[in-house]
Amino acid sequence: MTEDNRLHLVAGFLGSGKTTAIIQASKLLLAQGKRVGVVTNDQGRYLVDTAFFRLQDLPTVEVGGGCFCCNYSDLEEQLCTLKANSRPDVIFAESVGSCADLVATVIKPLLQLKGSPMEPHSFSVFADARLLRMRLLGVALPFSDEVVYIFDQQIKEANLLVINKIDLLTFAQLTEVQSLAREHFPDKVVFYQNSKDSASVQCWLDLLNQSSLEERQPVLEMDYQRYGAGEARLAWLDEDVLIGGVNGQGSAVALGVLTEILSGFATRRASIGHLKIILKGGDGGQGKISFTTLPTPGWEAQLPNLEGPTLQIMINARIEMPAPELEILVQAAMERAIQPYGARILSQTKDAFHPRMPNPTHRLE
Ligand SMILES: Nc1nc2c(ncn2[C@@H]2O[C@H](COP(=O)(O)OP(=O)(O)OP(=O)(O)O)[C@@H](O)[C@H]2O)c(=O)[nH]1
Ligand SMILES: [Mg+2]
Repeated sequence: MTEDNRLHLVAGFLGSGKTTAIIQASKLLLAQGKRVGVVTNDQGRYLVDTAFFRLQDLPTVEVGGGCFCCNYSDLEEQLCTLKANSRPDVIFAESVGSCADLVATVIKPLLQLKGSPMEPHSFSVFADARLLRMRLLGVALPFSDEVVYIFDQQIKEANLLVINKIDLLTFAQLTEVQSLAREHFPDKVVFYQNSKDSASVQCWLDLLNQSSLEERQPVLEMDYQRYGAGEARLAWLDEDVLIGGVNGQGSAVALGVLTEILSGFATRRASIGHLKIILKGGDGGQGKISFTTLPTPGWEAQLPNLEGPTLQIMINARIEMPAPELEILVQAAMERAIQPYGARILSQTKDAFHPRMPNPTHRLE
């Protein structure tokens, strides 16, 4: 079978490294002369991931406003659009980080239903090595039991489990995770990865090519009440803000805004699923910065150089707290941070909500 015309479904918890791995893999494939396309997916509609894939010049379509399983016909349509417009040899579809039960609701329908636009070739589930280590050692994760249920179910469902960010473990911790994984997941293919390292991601790509999905894959036993309760504990805030009067001090203003937002979460003891931000200066300078559940030491050094009269901030925040409070917290943080610079908000679109109860279009046993 040729290695072209393949669809790889990439799942796993918020911030586990799906986008990073797909971008790294795409670069490797592009260098081999392959055409690559991406399908992004999120509960919201102003997506940092879509913007980020497009910044890398990757043809990208988006299934927004809910997960693949609840928007299955949109997924089919977007796959058709991507195929018609970009004729990709390889497509990566990245599912929402709070979504599980994909074998029954996405993989089986794509494999079995008549008129399916494409059969998936592989299914990877990513997990942050540090969070997984904590979980396997019985150390409490900083989320409610309902959210941890989603984390657990995603891992349970994986037959290819990518334990990612291994560069953030010490050698002793990595050895410990490997032995815990052997004990807990004897039947899974487990792959240890650093998604920032192209050699590591090349090995993942090789695994994807060797992988195959059978129609008779086991389906998760899923308690939809608990799953829905977990999603409902997470607040989504998608926001696009243009700040004027920045007078060449975009980097300092951005630093102030992010510091205020993070200190607001810390004061409120609100756990971060993933806070991802694209910053654009009026001079054309831009960059992306991400904060996941565990602290990101030295993040200040990752800020891009932003000059010019304006600063645009695109925020996707997935935080365990009530959505109205999240919206107020971010607004207040932003206003406090820009005020000393005499800067002001010129325009703003935002949407704060909790994901709806999952209600898959199909669920095939
Ligand atoms: N050190 C290290 N950082 C990583 C690795 N993979 C991802 N990251 C970082 O982790 C953060 C989250 O990565 P993403 O790729 O955006 O995670 P995601 O799974 O796509 O997140 P969602 O789409 O929100 O669910 C970013 O800051 C990445 O740079 C890795 O293997 N090692
Ligand atoms: Mg992503």
